[in-house]
Amino acid sequence: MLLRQMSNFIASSEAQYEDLYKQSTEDPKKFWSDFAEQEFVWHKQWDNLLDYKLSSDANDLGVKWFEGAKLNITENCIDRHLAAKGEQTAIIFEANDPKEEALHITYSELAKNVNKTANMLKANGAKKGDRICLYMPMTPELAYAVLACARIGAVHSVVFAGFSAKSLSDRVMDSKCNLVLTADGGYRGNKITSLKEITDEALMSCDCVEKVIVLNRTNSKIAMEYGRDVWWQEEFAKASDVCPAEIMDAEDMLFILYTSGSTGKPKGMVHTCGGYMVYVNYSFRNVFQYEEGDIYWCTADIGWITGHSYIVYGPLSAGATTLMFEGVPSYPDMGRFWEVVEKHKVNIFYTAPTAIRSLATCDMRLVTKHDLSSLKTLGTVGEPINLEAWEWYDEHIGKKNCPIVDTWWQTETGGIMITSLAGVTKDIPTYATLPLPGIQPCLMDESGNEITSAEGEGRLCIKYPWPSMARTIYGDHQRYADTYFSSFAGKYFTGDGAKRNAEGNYRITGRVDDIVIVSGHNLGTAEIENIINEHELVAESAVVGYPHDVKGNSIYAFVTLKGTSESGAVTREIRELVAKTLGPICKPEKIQITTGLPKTRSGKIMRRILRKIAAGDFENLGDISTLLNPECVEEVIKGRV
Ligand code: 7RM
Repeated sequence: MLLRQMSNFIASSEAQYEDLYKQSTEDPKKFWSDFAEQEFVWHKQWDNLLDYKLSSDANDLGVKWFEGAKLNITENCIDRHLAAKGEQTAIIFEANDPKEEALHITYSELAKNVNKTANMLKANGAKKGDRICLYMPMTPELAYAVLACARIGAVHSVVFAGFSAKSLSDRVMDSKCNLVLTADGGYRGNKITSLKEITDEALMSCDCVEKVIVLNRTNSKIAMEYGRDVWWQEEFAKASDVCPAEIMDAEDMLFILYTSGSTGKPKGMVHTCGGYMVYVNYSFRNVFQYEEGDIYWCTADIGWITGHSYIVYGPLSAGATTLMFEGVPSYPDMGRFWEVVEKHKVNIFYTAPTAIRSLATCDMRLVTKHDLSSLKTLGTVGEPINLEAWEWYDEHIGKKNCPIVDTWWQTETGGIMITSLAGVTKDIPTYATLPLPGIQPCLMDESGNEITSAEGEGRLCIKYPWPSMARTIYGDHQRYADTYFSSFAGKYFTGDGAKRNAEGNYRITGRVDDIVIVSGHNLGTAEIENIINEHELVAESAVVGYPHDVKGNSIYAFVTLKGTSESGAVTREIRELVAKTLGPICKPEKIQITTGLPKTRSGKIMRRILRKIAAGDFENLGDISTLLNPECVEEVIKGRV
């Protein structure tokens, strides 16, 4: 049998990449139609491959792929593999505690477990179209639950288990979930997160939730609310392992995933069944060049899009073996990742620059004591990777013998957009490099014109739809139009800035809007400001990101107080308030108390200027004379902390 999964849509040489790219732009519809037809199980063909209008008018804006087609994504991720690879491992589970035995879950076990979980959901009232919130630790049950929702046509909304009660209740309420799946607790390093306690607090302000299914993971003492809460293990035991897949329309909702926005309110990005399935399978196979038998490990949490697309749906739809890790990189010591690579003979390893940077500062013996010779491909995702971190990864982990794919994409894009293809197209340190065939990026200048020269720098947009693009923001199509389609006519605006070199390679320079990426997590500055402003002494605040050696970016808060200049206790209280309401990761590293914030005449805080000051770049503040209060700029510079 041939090793690479043969398909004429998976590039195996640079020339083939170029040929596919050409085909995909010359006739995108034929390209996607041929790939989709060849590679998946459909119950019915689509009537119309693509119908779209990229308009800033919400009434006019819409994207539909494979309209009229019928499918269930779990049949493509599970059932179709059973005949040939029922006994092959689908999921390797490595627990937080290295002493806990790893699990090897075969495709046929996965099928049974997903079906049982699906029947458990049904027995607790779940039905097609319901939104179900998953607030869970990284155990196999989370993967089963994601797939079980998809099996019965319910919409999953996974909320990262590090989020606070307020963040959880906002998300549960926004999409009116009627079911919440959680656990008594979650292991993270030497701590246990009290997931059930946080859920109880969150649900005090939610009236939509009827049932809570609680996984016993940590044997923690928790309260069960009679009539609302049931134990996962008891319900699971009662459920049958046969559950026919609900037949879905290609454009039915598959999941909602919340991501930070530039107002305080998170955006529920909506992904649909057909297009998402097609693109995550396509991108997984092309980017990582997965071969039969490979052990693939993506270190993300399923609470982020990376986990959805490249722990669960991408790898399983390709019949791969995907490793799920419950723990953290630092427990029991900073060598844990490398210990897991050695233990499971991982071939493909995909992680975030922030993890690489923090592991690079450790005692090298934690790396060298492990045999990493199984590795053949490395990947990064989440933020720009700096040269130093790239070189460390290449030398010490890849032993200068593994391609590194620097994959640029977003929650909104559903799948990887710009990257090299492992061992097929060239990687260039700090560059994401080239778009996948089917993806048409462009750079726009400040006046809204496309930069047509080969080399250039501007705002990164995408000119043509791709199958896994988010279809809307749940409950707010207007906001979807405003955020992504109003900056540049007829194009999807990513919010990122990028440079392009003469050979067409892209280097992502970072967000140009009000999102800060701290340790790979997307944080909305406005959300943090809203919390700071709740402090009784705070008049106003502006939160920006500034470059940080380990975290990539860190949070800097400029705060004005109500008629007092006291700062000692206030700054401490602000930090505590933010940590408690939004989670410790959002805590401002620096807080500067100032008497004024630079504003436009219409009263908008000029975060652009504050961003420069926070970064220590006072030279290029631009024209400040148009400000309402130009005099305050000098004071802010002097008071920089
Ligand atoms: C997958 C994910 C999206 C934002 C995106 C960028 C940044 C992601 C890279 C990157 C430079 C990369 N989804 N980003 N990957 N920047 N190089 N390879 O991270 O929705 O959470 O974040 O992350 O700014 O817009 S996300």
